[in-house]
Amino acid sequence: MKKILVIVLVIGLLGSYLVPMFMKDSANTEAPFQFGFSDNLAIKYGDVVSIPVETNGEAKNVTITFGGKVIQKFAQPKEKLSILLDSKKYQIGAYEIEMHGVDQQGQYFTEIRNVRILSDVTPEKWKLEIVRRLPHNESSFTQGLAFSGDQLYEGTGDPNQTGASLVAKVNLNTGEIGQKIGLDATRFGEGITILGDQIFQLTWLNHKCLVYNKESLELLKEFDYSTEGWGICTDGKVLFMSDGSERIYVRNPKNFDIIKTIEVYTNEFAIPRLNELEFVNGLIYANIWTSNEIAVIDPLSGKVLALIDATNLVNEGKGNGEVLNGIAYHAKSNKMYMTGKFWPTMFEVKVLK
Ligand SMILES: [Ca+2]
Repeated sequence: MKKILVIVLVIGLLGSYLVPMFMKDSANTEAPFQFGFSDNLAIKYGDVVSIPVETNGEAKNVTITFGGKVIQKFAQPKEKLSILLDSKKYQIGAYEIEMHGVDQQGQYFTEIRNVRILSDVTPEKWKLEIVRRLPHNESSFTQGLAFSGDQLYEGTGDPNQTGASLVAKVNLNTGEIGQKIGLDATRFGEGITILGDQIFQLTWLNHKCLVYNKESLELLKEFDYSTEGWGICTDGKVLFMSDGSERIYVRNPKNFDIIKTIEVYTNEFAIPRLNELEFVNGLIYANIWTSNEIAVIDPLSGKVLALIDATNLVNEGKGNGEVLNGIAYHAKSNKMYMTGKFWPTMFEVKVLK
């Protein structure tokens, strides 16, 4: 009986402390302003959206930023406000919208939400017709394919950590590996592209882009970058690089500096895991890792214009290999070639739009 009494007393004492504490807390944390939408926001490129803001009349000097830039300021905001956001002023992609300000007592408040600007384009559905079947070296863990003139080059990775990463000249018709340069086992080769007389090869986790002379395959220099390295291609002027996310970095080939970053979106969602890339007639073709699809991307906006279903290639060409990966465009003949990691077959394909 005594025990129960003690417990009741303890609970009572705790309760008398806790209840006022909670009440005080909740009164103090009631923000003087908040965004009038419940969760994160997705809008479509082209839309002009009115974003509601609610205040309790206690807020002062409220600043609203979008993507780090101030878009509106209020000195004494009234109860209900709205901010006009013109999506056409921005690239598609993910942004933070932030609200900063103080209450009447000078206490600082902030609120941050995520806003995504989706593409306004519904991707077309394209397919592939198999024109020709060619042999491909089954021991090549294909990470990059690129032509320089008529010469096909392939860059490979090293999933078994045996030092198998290389850059090689490959005979398109026989699949035979010719002149090559290997990477040591600490480096995992990824995408390749050729610009001028240089081959650029990414590494997966080594943060290095290796640059070779395309004739001699002599290593000329190395560039650093902070992200993972996945795929790379060129329009003949700049480099486009993927890192496993939905982002593509536009880089200066002279120093590897980032010129700009695009984010790859459909009208519904971001497309992450962008892998090997190829620049074809003004558009970027990107393998999407672990899928049978290839995204066709506008390099200026990041909008996905089409999704190519390559399931027919996977079904026929994969053998005991892994995922579809590797696209090379032969500009002179307007022919496109595709293969996969450890695949026995390379396909010449025609895109059916
Ligand atoms: Ca390529």
